[in-house]
Amino acid sequence: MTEVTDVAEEFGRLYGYEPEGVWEAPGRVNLIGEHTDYNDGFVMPFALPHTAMAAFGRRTDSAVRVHSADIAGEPVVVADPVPGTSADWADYLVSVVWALRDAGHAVGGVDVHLASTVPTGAGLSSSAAIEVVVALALNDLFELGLERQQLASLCQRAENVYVGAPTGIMDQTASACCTSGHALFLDTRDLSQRQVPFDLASLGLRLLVVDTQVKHSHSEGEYGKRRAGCEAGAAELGVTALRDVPFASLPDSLDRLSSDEIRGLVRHIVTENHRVERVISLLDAGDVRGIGPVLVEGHASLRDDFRISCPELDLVVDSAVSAGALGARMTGGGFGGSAIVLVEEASADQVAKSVVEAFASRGLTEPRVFTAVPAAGARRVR
Ligand code: GAF
Repeated sequence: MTEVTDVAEEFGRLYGYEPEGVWEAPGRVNLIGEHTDYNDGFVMPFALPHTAMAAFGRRTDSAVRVHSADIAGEPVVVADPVPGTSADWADYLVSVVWALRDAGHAVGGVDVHLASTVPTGAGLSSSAAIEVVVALALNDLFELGLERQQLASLCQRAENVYVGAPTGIMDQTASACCTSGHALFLDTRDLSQRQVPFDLASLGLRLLVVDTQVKHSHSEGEYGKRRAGCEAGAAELGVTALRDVPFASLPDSLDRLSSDEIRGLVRHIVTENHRVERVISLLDAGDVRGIGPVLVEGHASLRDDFRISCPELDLVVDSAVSAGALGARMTGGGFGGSAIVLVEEASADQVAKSVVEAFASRGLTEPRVFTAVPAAGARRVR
């Protein structure tokens, strides 16, 4: 856990003055609804206790100085953040300054020191956590008066335009809007939200996150190819987005598509939106154990139709289910990263052990396993 005082003190050491405040924003796991967010569909993430924490101080000019506890060396100075002036890791911070200014908000220069506990490249939204902590801090410091969903949308624009990753709205919204003890049901078309109680401990259940340690990145081509393929599918079917393809007419819609590749993408999105609706109904009915098989179906769809799993993610799901888990699936963008595993509390340790042993017996890097408890969204901590 990162201590607020450590982050504030390090800021003072770096910049020679006290920060005006410290904020933090969480990473997330997604319970169900994968790659639906750029198809106007449904998602259901919840926030992790892991956060990006950052201390801020306003400057008298318009420059941005950023420093990360994970990167050795002096702060990076960006005199005038505009897309195309890449400073690598610092892009996730300065892009948000750009997005706010580009939207007409009066945001001056800032000094920032960041310390994040969200694992990077693990499919747990480490980048969105950084974007959202910057947006929330600037909103407070410069008294912009923006709502959390507006901040999330500006962060998505920062990531799309400045960082160059064509991601949807789920991760930033999760980081900005999740609440402790709940999963967030989000309709990514109209951005309406519902906080759905998700307290597993009281039911004798646990949700494990298994980080395969296979690193992924969304700026690389495969994510964009899936997105373009979904858009091509929607165009072939004459709909605004794949959200508009009714589940009941899926077989007929699939017959009208031009290739097996697009058929797979469309089948995943349409069935995945349906799975989110099934999970919501099960949770509303109090049948949390009933979501297990839906998670497993979701994984098969991501593996076979959307083709974004990898052998390590499949191994987590197969070994966890064989060891008695109620359900499991990859979570996040895919091509590596993490899986989630729903287990009875009493068998959680045994299931985790079985997964770790399955990796060891194949000579794979040991996965990192932890329990995820739905945590709070972004907040000011000092
Ligand atoms: C990544 C993206 F950033 C999200 O917008 C979403 O598309 C997700 O992959 C897949 O559901 O996390």
